[in-house]
Amino acid sequence: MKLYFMPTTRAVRPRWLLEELNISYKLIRVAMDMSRSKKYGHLHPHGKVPVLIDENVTIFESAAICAYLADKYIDHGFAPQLDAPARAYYYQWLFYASLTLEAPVEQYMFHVLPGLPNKVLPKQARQTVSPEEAKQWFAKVCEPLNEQLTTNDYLVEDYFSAADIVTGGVLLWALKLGMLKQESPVKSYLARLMERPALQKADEDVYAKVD
Ligand SMILES: N[C@@H](CCC(=O)N[C@@H](CS)C(=O)NCC(=O)O)C(=O)O
Repeated sequence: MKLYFMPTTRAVRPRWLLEELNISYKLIRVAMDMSRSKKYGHLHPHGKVPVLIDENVTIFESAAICAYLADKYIDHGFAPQLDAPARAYYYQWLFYASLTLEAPVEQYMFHVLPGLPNKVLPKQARQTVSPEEAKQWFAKVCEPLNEQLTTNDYLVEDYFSAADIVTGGVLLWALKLGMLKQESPVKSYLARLMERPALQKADEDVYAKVD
């Protein structure tokens, strides 16, 4: 198994899960010039990370890779069984993290790091909201998580799953950008996740700030 990786990116998420699974894998560090090469373009249509190669499977999209790995090694307990009712909530939080929670964080990032190359996101698609609006939007999409995490330690039932990895990955990004300043159930949850040795190994800069 091979994971194409850049530090402090969404590629931390599948690496974190690989570390939790405690299986052997090869980490391939992708430099910016490599990601732009024609050869790498065959692995990822937009030259991005992460990409996972597992025998005859080549898959991109961080949340999809996490879901794939959690199911492949379902007996390790990072996803509910296919016929369990909890599977519905597992999907809910996996998709919520990728589609709903991440959007304001990405918008905010373009204010904090305005010099990012055009390839990351074309300039016309950036900064449609002000930093304050992005923070308010983020606070709003954190509300259902705060509600869930007031009475639960994790998102799905009461055990750690790949949904916590994808959600934790987005929250970690928000924290590093300075978006998670106020105490909240979400912030305490992230602090608990950051104590996990697998995350500390996957993100060597887990406690570093972006700004
Ligand atoms: N939705 C994709 C986003 C992938 C993505 O944007 N990756 C960024 C890092 S977070 C990247 O590879 N940036 C380097 C580049 O664009 O050259 C995922 O979750 O995998």
